[in-house]
Amino acid sequence: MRIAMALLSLTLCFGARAQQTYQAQPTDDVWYYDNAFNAGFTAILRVWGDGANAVDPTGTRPALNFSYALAKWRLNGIPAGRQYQVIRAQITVVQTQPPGYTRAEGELFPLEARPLSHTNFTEQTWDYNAPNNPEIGATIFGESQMTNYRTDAPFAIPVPLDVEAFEPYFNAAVNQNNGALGIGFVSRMDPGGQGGNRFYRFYSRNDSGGRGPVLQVVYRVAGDVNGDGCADDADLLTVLFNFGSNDAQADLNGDGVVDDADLLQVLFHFGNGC
Ligand SMILES: [Ca+2]
Ligand SMILES: [Ca+2]
Ligand SMILES: [Ca+2]
Repeated sequence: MRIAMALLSLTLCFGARAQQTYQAQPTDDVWYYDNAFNAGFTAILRVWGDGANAVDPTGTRPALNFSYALAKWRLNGIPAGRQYQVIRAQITVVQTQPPGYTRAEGELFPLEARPLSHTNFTEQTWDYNAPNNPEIGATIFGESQMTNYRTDAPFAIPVPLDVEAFEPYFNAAVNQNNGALGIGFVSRMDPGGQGGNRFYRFYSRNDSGGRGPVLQVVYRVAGDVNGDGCADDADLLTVLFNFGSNDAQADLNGDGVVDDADLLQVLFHFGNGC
C-alpha cells in the first residue's frame, strides 16, 4: 500500500511537470474601428459585423459596418527551438453589463477568435489608417459559448480554441515570432442599424478592474512523456511499458488509452527539445 502510494505520487509529480500552463492577459489590445474613441487604451473593446460576414469582404480594414478587436500576447517562459503539443487552449473575455444581445443571438452570432497576418502593432502607436495594420485570417480558432449569459452582471465568455487549428499557430509564435501571438476578435453580429446596441462589448487589458481577455494554453514539449523537456528513449520506454493501459502520463493524446498513436507521437518527435 505504501509503495503504491509512493508510485502514485511519483506519477502525479511527473504528470504535473509534463503538462504546463500558460495563462496571461495581452500586452496590447486595440479597438479596430474607423471612429473608435481612445482605440488603444479604451477599457472596453467592441466587436460586430454585418449579419452575414464577420470580416469585411470589401477591404483589408473594417469599414463602418464592421468592428474588430486585436490582441497580442507575449508567450513568456516558453523556450523556442522545440515543438509543443497543445493539450487545451481557451480565451476568456468578460462581457460588460448588460449585454446588448439575447442569449439566442449570442449563440447564433458567436464571437470568433482568428489569427492575425502579423503582430507588428502596439496599442501605444495604434493608428486605424496605418498602411500595414494586421489582417484577420480566415481560420476560426474558436467561437464563444453563452454558458454564463446573464443580464444583471458582467459575465465571462469562454472561447475554447480548436487544438488542431491552434497548435501550429502557437508553435509559429514561439519559434518564429519571438513569442508574440496575435488574435483577432470578430463576429457576424449586426448591431441593427446605426446607433444599434446589439454587439459584443468586453473589457480590454486596460480595464482598471483587471477583467481583460485571458489566454490559457495547456501544453507540453511534443513527445515528452516524463516532462524533462526532451523526447527520447526514456519517453519511448514509458509508453511501451504502459502500452494498452490507461496511464494518464503516457496517454499523450488524451484519448484514455496508451496505444500506437501515443507511440507515434514520441517517435515522430524523437529528439525534440534534447
Ligand atoms: Ca488596449
Ligand atoms: Ca522526456
Ligand atoms: Ca492515447
